[in-house]
Amino acid sequence: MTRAGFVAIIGAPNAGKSTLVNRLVGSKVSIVTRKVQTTRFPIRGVAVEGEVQMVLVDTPGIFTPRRRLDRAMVRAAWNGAQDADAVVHLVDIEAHELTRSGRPRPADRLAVRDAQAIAKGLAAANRRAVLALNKIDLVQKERLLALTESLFDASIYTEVFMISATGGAGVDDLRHALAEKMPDSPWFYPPDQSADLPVRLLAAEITREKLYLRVHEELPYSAAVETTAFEERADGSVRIEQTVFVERDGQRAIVLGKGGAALKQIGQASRLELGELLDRTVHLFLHVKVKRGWAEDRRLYGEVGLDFDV
Ligand SMILES: Nc1nc2c(ncn2[C@@H]2O[C@H](COP(=O)(O)OP(=O)(O)OP(=O)(O)O)[C@@H](O)[C@H]2O)c(=O)[nH]1
Ligand SMILES: [Mg+2]
Repeated sequence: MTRAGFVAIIGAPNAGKSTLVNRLVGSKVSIVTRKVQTTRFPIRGVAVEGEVQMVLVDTPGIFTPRRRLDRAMVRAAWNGAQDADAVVHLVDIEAHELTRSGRPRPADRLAVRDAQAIAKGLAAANRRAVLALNKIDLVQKERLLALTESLFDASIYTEVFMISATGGAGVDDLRHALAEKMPDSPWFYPPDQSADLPVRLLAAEITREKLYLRVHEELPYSAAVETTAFEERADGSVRIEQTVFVERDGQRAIVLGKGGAALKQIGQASRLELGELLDRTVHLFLHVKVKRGWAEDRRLYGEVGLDFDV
């Protein structure tokens, strides 16, 4: 008898949820940057462990939302948790350690506050979760026990794991434990499938990652990427056209860079990764457009399965 189910990974922005999903799946299904709020909509990756197929749902970071896009992202994350057979609450342990020892960066304080809000949300929903403490590579071993004791609440969490999503420590144990929780069921995906994002969307996500990695400091998170054309050519190559939407003229100048240098680098990096991913030659054309209030555009929400009216 096969088993299969859904595992939702929830956590504060930047906890390492997408890194963990990629690690559990064994290939890149979700983009990763140092910026908070990188993941905007739930992304599914598939991991197989013996007879068990686990569909890992990477969710947007959960935080106190203000703007419409924020609200839609947070809603999507909680929805992911509601429907899952298992929930992992992923916590950035370094942020907690720095906060406890009185040396937090502003982002650490937010991470701690958001993690507490998530614990409360789980308790209120009567939803039991697995606690996973991430980034243990950044914290002294001697500190881990005290941190674990302060975070593990047996009325909310069934068990706790200490992991490094980038290094891989503890991730196999976590995968085994999650596989144990999956119910009897036929598999949801063919055995060789690891992701189910439509290829146009995936291509847009990869470019958004390269954009963030290149202009990380200068650009607020107000940028979106849309694939406007995706054509397979007779010679086996693909021609992809994409538009980067920003909110202001100044942001357009940043994305372009001097003489278009920044955009060129972003395009090259994206083309390389897309070429590997699709296993064929990719011709990529990037445009940058100013579109004030793109985050208020209903159409962009529907496309990625986000709820506009929250
Ligand atoms: N040192 C260290 N860094 C990590 C680890 N896991 C993730 N990171 C880094 O943390 C940053 C955020 O990782 P993401 O996977 O994008 O985090 P996320 O939770 O998906 O973030 P959002 O999508 O914005 O909510 C990246 O720079 C990762 O490389 C870890 O185990 N150790
Ligand atoms: Mg993410």
